[in-house]
Amino acid sequence: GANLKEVLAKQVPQEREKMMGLKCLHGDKKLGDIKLSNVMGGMRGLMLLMCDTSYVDPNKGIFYRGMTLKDVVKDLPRVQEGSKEGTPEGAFWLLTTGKMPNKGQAEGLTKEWNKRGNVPRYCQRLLDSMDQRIHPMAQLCAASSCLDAESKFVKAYRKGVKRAKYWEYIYEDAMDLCAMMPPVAAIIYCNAFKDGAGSRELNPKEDWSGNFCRMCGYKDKNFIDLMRLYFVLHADHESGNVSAHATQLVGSALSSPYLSFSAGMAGLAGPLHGLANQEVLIWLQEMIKEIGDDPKDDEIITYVNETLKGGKVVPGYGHAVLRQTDPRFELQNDFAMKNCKDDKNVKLVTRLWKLIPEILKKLGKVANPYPNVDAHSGVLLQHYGLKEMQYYTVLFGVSRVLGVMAQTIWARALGAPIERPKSFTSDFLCKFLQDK
Ligand code: CMX
Repeated sequence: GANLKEVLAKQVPQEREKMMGLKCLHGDKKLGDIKLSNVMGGMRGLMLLMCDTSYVDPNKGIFYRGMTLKDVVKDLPRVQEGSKEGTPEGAFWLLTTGKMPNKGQAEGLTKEWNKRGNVPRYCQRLLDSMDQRIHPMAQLCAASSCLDAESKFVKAYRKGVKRAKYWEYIYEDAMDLCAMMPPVAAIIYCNAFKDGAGSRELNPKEDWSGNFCRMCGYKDKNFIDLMRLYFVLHADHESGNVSAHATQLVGSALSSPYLSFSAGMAGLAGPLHGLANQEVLIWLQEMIKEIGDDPKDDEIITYVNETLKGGKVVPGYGHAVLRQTDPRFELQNDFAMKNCKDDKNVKLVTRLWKLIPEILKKLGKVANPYPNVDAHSGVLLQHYGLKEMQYYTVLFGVSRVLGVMAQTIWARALGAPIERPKSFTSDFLCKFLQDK
């Protein structure tokens, strides 16, 4: 079938049965031990969550439904005439159903999102009233939480819909939210940087990324391809990262997908998470100001060491789970090598990739000295003229809606309960552990 909801409706009963079986057969088995250092260390390394959309291998990076990103990028259907990159619509289909869509299925999603994507007037007015001091990410949070007024789930819940049917309404909200994300983000962009100019109408002939770029005032076909790739790469990264987990946590209270996405975006806005793409560019520009755009290796090394001495992290490097160069970094680098390898900033990023890991290794404490997804995106955006770095994390958010909404649909379809870990006072723990 060409309709995503029908495909999912067939899968839901099977997956529910699988979960029931898993719980009945293995519910009492142990997954590991919890040490105090895990509890005090941000819960790193504990097998605590279940998520089928994607999986991060420490060395190979992210897998979408068992496929490496390299294969995903290669196999996604191309839907727009002449485009070289697969669409995020296709990635959403893959993340939700577990199967790579055919061209017709991916195109069907584009059509459906173009129908669902009109941003209500009250949300536009809210965005238009924003003071320019409000960071674009804070604006994105405000817009997505106000859209809660659209929630079909909230209305159905009030009418007492049965639990087994929750997911059908959550699906509707998730689809509407994904559809509205490019126009919402474009309005934030145009208000902040173009004095509010720019179209707010979706063109049914364009795909999700094409519409977004046009609404922001970008027409270059290569740039639209870059955004397709960017949106595919940033969509999903398991469910334990801050933005995905915040979305799941809030969703587990049965708050609407709009509110839970807003919570996820509040997390993405942090400098240790999604804001790192903005931080990378600020750091890079400060470095260029100090040592020029064609520095010697020694000068770079000294500059990086100064950053570290100042008690700061090197943005774009390190990861909580990954232990190798992030394939999302490599795929962006592949794009750069094909499209803009002579760009000065691109060259610099490639040189840093060789130098920074060696410096971080010497610190002896950095678990992963290699670049992550955020180390590259900024210079590519700069190359195509999207220079407003305060906006970069919004692009990450536009992409991330795909992964976290795929996760949310499945969490409700499988009846994931409200999350409520138990906390203990430090005094209780001191006593408890002394007696051990
Ligand atoms: N520069 C300097 N020091 C770093 C570092 C970096 N890039 N990455 C890790 N470290 C340090 C940590 O600060 C920590 O030091 P302390 O013990 O003194 O506090 C030590 O190395 C051990 O940390 P870790 O186990 O390697 O890393 P964590 O899992 O705690 O944190 C992350 C992971 C991403 C927050 C961290 O590597 C970091 O701050 N990186 C820079 C910011 C960044 O690029 N974030 C984007 C990540 C991708 C994303 O989510 O978007």
